[in-house]
Amino acid sequence: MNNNPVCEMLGIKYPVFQGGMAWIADAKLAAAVSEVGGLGLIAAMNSNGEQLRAQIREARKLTDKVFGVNLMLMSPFIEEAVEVVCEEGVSVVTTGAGNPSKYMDRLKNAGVKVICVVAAVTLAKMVEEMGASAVIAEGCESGGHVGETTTMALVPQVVDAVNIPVIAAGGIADGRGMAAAFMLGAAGIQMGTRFLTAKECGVHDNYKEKVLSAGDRDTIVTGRTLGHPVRALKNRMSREFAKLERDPSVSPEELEKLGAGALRKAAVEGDVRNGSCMCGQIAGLVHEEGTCREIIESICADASRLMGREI
Ligand code: TUI
Repeated sequence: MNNNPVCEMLGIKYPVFQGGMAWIADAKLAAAVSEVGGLGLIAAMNSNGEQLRAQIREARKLTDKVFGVNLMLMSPFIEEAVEVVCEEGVSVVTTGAGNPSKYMDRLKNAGVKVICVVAAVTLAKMVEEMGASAVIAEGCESGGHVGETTTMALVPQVVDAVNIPVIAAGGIADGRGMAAAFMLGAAGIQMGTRFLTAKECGVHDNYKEKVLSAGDRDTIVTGRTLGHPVRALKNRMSREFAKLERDPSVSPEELEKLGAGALRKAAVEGDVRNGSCMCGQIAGLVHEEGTCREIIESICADASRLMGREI
């Protein structure tokens, strides 16, 4: 908080971002995180333009603090989401799951700060060149769409490659993880799995309970053969997907069909057997629900104590 570049740039109290979890990160969760002083993010992935506009306006009713929108670049609604973000005067977006170059100028010209999730050094350098305000270096411990490199290896390499602030993500859920990220040169952290279990998170209870009872080896990555690897809890769905992926008689189209709608099925409908419960490897460390305030304040206090200075 003392001269932290991420806090200063965004006008927030704690350098803690909430992951832009599709079907999960709504106005209520984003506002709760921002209200405490972190950066809450509304996931644009699953909303068309008008639904996103309604979410942004709802978050504004719930908090007067800064919040942002996560633009998932593979979303079918990406064009309308970019338009709405610019029209509504959202101050910050995070981008993920791809290369944001096509949208960079439009967002920047509308005064939006763009913070890009990167899974490799090359893209980090490219987005810095294009005017990104910061990057989120996300290691493959994280949930959902993942790259190939771990947080421990990725963060310091990205830190050395760019001159903009680096936020670390993937495998962080407590003060030890936050302090470790700072030791690697990060100026902030992003957490998805930890906020998935927040009291203010509206994900289906079945999903939340599965995350809270997960152990260290309970996630699996599927979808590598399709070019978009995804980490989720092991269940009937992900085991079946992994099996079919190894079967040469199953076409990529059939696999895509099996995956479509799976996250919604788990997160919204609560079908945690046939749906996809995306979450990170750190789920094994997360055993209790807590409010966003309890989560953010305890993690920052623990990290500060471990580091021997204020975050
Ligand atoms: O985007 C994420 N995580 C996500 S998105 C998502 S929604 C979904 N739903 C169904 C199937 C698949 C996904 C669930 N989780 N995280 C950010 C992230 N971005 N992680 C890794 C990357 C990334 C990877 C490659 C960013 C850029 C990149 O560059 C590729 C390129 O084209 O240069």
